[in-house]
Amino acid sequence: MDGQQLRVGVVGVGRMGADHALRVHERTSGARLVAVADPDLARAQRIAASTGARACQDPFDVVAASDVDALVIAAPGAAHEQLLLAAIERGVPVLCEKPLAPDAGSALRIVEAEVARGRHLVQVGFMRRFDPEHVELKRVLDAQELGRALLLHCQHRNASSPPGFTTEMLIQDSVVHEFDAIRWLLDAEISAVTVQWPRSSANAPAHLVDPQVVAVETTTGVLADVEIFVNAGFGYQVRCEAVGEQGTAVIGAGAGVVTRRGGRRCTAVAADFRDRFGAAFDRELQHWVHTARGGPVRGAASAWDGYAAAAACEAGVQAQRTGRRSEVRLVDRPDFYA
Ligand code: ISE
Repeated sequence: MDGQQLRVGVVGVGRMGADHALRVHERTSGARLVAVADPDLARAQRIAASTGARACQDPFDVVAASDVDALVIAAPGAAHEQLLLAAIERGVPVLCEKPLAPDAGSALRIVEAEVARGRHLVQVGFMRRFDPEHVELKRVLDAQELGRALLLHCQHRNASSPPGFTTEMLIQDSVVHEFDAIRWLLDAEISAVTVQWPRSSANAPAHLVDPQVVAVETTTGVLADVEIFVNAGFGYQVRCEAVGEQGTAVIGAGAGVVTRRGGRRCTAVAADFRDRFGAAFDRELQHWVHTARGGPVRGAASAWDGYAAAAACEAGVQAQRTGRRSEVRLVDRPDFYA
């Protein structure tokens, strides 16, 4: 560390990585951005020019740099395993964007490497855990204010899907957030997943099955359903309703400022996830900086959580392919993550 400043390197400066790099530079206390890497060097140089960090093309140059105390990994999921294994070997704390890894096998190798190293180094970027509404819903559920939880109804809607988005990615890239949120909110593992869909929206690209409905079973007997609709058109919405024995609680209803004008009552709809979860991303990164500097971990997703979500995604993709219920099989959770 440079005085009290954590020197941060960001690997991958596409949409999310660039956002995180600017977040470290502009509004995270106790941290300083020192290096950014991207295979597209010009992209890295643009971020470097506006932040004073240095630009690299090879991500491993940043992972190995002696002036980098901690890493944000926002490269595509398929690159995560090798980057994380190198960071864990060096003993460097990492905030890794979701998914931890594209499949349960590689996620498990990351878990095993962290356990062998004997230090909690990996935080996974499941930002809902830092969203005030989600945190309040978790408090309500933990305190059993609704009595025992029975059901969660989740909706996750994007305005439109980016180019290259596939039917599997509705699970791996989008519902992965709900898999983590369901586990975290209910304090239970996911035991099985079933996927169904109605006719596809005419607004979805022809190759895409959109929307889809994902039924989730958990080890405590609570059921959840997730509507994922990535070409919903109107904007971005993440909603979750918990049903308990004595009441219900809903988040993501989009209260905000209400305008009444011309015979209409209106509230704004978020444009995308950076808009809706901007404050949660800020809190997530600030929390990570505190823990990387030795502070306590509170509620952040661990490598184990990343592995459990990856295993649920694998079951989800299998359920899409077979049209059947698919069980999630996890290894025993190491005491390290208790
Ligand atoms: C994207 O990768 C995200 O992580 C967003 O939070 C999610 O809403 C979107 O569907 C994903 O593609």
